[in-house]
Amino acid sequence: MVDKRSRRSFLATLGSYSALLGADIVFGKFLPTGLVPVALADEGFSIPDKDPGLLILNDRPVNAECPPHLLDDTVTPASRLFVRNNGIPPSNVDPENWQLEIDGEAVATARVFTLQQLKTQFETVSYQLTIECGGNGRAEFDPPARGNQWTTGAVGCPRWTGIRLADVLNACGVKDNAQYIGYYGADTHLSGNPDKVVISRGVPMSKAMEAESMIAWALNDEDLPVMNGYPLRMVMGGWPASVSGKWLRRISIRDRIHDGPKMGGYSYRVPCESVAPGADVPEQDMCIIESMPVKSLVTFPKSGLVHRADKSLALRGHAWAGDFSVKAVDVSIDFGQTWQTANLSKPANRLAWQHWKTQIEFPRSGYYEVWARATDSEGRAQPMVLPGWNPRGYLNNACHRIAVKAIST
Ligand SMILES: Nc1nc2c(c(=O)[nH]1)N[C@H]1C(S)=C(S)[C@@H](COP(=O)(O)O)O[C@H]1N2
Ligand SMILES: [Mo]
Repeated sequence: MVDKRSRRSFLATLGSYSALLGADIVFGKFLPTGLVPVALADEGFSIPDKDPGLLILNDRPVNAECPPHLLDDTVTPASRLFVRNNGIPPSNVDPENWQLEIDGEAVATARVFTLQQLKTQFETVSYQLTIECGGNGRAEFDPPARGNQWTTGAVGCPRWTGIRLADVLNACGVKDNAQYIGYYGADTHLSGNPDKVVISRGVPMSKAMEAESMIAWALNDEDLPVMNGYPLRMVMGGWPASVSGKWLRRISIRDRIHDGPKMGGYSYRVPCESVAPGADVPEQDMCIIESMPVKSLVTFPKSGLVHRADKSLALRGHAWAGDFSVKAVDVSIDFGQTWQTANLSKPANRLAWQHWKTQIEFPRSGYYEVWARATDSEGRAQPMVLPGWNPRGYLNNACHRIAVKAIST
């Protein structure tokens, strides 16, 4: 018997297959789950519940980013939230029997909660929170950095619903020696070894105890998509998304900086002091990434637009700044010689991205680039070109550029 959830995702998949094929799949209800119609199989792989417009960077593990023009919504639709898997997501998740364990050296009383208990014993909260992979923008690094070659689309800002991590930690009791929390998920290591942890990262207690630090089960009022952590995940807005543990099974309250896989070495760490491109950086000179830097996207129009030179063009997008807010967004069409200030909205709540819009006029027909540059509440602006090179290619917050051709008719 298929449960409601997998039935629903099956129907969603069937719907997207039909859309891709441009035709109704007449006997679709008999299509075995997981079998990709051969007409599409030839074109490669597609991700369940995801917009076919996502750019797939890898299919094992699944990694896919969203092109900027598909991130135009103020609240990111589930189908357009990027996917960054380090291992293989759990299959056949049974939400009725899902449990979350809280343990660690610094927990007063280790406890286990069922998903149902989490949903009923704590106050439900919803926040729109920006998550961005620490490696978003890696493709531009020179010398190149290995790993997924993300361009601009490993970011999104959906509305999450769940409970406060702090409430759950407090229900167990946090001892004075608590320093960090670390998560464990139910995904499997690519090697297939069930004892090998895929990734286990975390945040200092100060971030864990913030009002917006969540354990979430819903995204835009629906169950989390399978690829984004169904049935339960952490969401830590503004920090590298690698701290937002998916398929959440266990949280340890640690008496030290969490030391799970991908906390040390060169993972999600950058040189504490800036280094020359290509430098060999000793491990002990690497520091853990915390709040993400200020950044923005132009989500309309799509790069490559052809527009009438005598008509103004409306532009829009989003801007975000880790733990901070965005103070201003400016746009330039003359390669940064002059800037025009865009209209910037307030965030839906702390740690949500902000929307900007403006109109530009073209002095004459020809090729233009539109550049957008955001400045955070501390006065730090996005660099025009690639910022601090680092061995694994994290934190590229250079300005987003799009091409527009203005033509006379
Ligand atoms: N259990 C688990 N949690 C995880 C990961 C993972 O591979 N396994 N990937 C992390 C990384 S590196 C990122 S960028 C985000 C991506 O979240 P998303 O796939 O929902 O966009 O999940 C994080 N949480
Ligand atoms: Mo990531």
